[in-house]
Amino acid sequence: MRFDILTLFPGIFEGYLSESILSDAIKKGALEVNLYNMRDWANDKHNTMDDRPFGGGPGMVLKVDRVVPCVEEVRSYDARPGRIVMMTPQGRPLTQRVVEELAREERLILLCGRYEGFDQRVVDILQPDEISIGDYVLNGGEVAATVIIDSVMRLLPGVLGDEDSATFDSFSTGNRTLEEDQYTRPREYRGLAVPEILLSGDHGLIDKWREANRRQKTFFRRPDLLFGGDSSEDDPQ
Ligand code: 6GU
Repeated sequence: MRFDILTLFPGIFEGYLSESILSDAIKKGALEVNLYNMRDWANDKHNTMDDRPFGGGPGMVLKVDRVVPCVEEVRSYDARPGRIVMMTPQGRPLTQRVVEELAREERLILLCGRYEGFDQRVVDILQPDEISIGDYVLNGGEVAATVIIDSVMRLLPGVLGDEDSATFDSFSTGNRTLEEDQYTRPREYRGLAVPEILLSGDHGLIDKWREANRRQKTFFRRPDLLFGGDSSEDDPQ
């Protein structure tokens, strides 16, 4: 899968891209990530990318005549058109269902905004898939784009060591419970003992304990997952 990240702050991604499973996956060829600085598409002597909003108000707006040519040129770098994803708090909420949908694409072009956002005509022309990672305010779309890359890449074949390990995650399709509590050695620490059943070697009992633990935890922490109705409501289209 090919990711193209369009941002005014490519440096934000460099540490993330060079670490751990992501850099391993890139080395293995499971994915390719390209970073583009949108400012390279500013063609005036001050490299202007944003301007004051018509009608007044705070903040600055990213200019349509910079962003659209940038996206169109980057799109032309590969025969696969891919899907344009705009990171915006006005977007549809990211859920595991949306992550699974994005993971089926051959290519994602991730548009990261800063300031007050993009001129509306960027949306009108490019018709991106507008996605928000939650109801809180970020300074820009860069952190949200890393969330997309991180959650999507782990579903790609050959990325995780154990092919099955993403299938059973909390929130993967059909799974509507949190994960059970986990323990490893030592058996006792500061007077806190590991639940006896987990040491019993009886896998029937252990499975029952885990299931009960998941249900209880989900009931108290995230009752919306158990009683929130059809999981398709996660993802209003
Ligand atoms: Cl995707 N972008 C920005 N700027 N803020 C956000 C967001 C995205 N998702 C939640 N808050």
